[in-house]
Amino acid sequence: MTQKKILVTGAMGQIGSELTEELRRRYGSENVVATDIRKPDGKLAESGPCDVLDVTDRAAVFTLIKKHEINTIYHMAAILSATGEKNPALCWNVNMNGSINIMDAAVELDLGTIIIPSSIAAFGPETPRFDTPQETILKPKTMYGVTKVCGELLGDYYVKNLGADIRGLRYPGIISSETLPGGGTTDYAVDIFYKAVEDGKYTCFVREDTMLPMMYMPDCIKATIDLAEADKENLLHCCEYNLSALSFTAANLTEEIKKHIPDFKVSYQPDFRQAIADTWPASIDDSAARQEWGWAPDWDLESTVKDMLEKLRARS
Ligand code: NAD
Ligand code: AKB
Repeated sequence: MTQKKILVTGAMGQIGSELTEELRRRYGSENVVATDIRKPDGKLAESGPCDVLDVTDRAAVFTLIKKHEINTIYHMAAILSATGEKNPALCWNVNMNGSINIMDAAVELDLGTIIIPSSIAAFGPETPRFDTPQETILKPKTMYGVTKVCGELLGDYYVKNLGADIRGLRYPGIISSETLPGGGTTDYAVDIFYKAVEDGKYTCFVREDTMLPMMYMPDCIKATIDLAEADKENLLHCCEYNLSALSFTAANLTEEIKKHIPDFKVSYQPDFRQAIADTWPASIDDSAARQEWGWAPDWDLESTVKDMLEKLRARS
């Protein structure tokens, strides 16, 4: 079997940072090159090869892939929903042109598996809100969502017409304890833990009845690597697997945290991100992922909250 030589783009981000560590554990540190537009530092820089890479720089993408003899890519570089609404042109440029550069490299340099994440942001207000089906209406209202739908469709095109092996998941909001999220609408579901531990109070930027699909980082990493490792023959979809683990309201999350910190106080002051959250589903039907590559989450709300608080308290 050919040795995997893996490139992670956006490796300084919330998912890329933890994904890189797990990939290095599994495939050997020297075989996983962590890149970001920001200079990689800390644990990421100490534990294996790193480079600065702007994914919109096509020549730099091709040069780096050739230099490190890359055959597998986890493409995590992106601009998320809230930042994307503040700067839609940047969001389009990074998410579309960055992904096209990666997809072209996959074809022109004859690479192996490429993972390009999508998001629940691919859905919109016309999509069924509960148990959102795999095949459904995709009419997002954010620039971020538009780039996610275009990315899914383009990925399918490259797979069906150009022979690339591109796979993708519609991640829900990801909760994690290691790297802060980078400008999304679901960031409150991470911020709340830091504020609970540090201050005992939090002002939440969505209403208490806002219900969104979420997932704890260990499940996100497992799903991502499992999809990359799945037998291609079994995959009837490629770039758009629905993925589900948790669904809760902001109030449900507050109540669960209060079981550990009874005096924790949360007030709700919705800002522009409420309007984005209101266009996204509350829960997801991920039966295609379960059937085609054996997806099943390990973490529920109770275990996620307990683990998050233990990790953050140990550091405070
Ligand atoms: P993040 O914002 O935390 O990290 C993205 C990284 O990309 C950052 O480190 C940033 O510096 C880097 N970046 C930005 N522009 C770049 C460029 N031009 N070239 C190279 N790097 C650049 O994002 P994340 O949460 O880790 O998301 C990773 C992927 O997962 C994205 O495709 C995102 O849309 C998707 N996703 C994330 C979530 C979530 O809740 N975290 C949910 C759904 C989908
Ligand atoms: C965001 O809120 O933008 C992301 C996502 C759900 O894609 N966390």
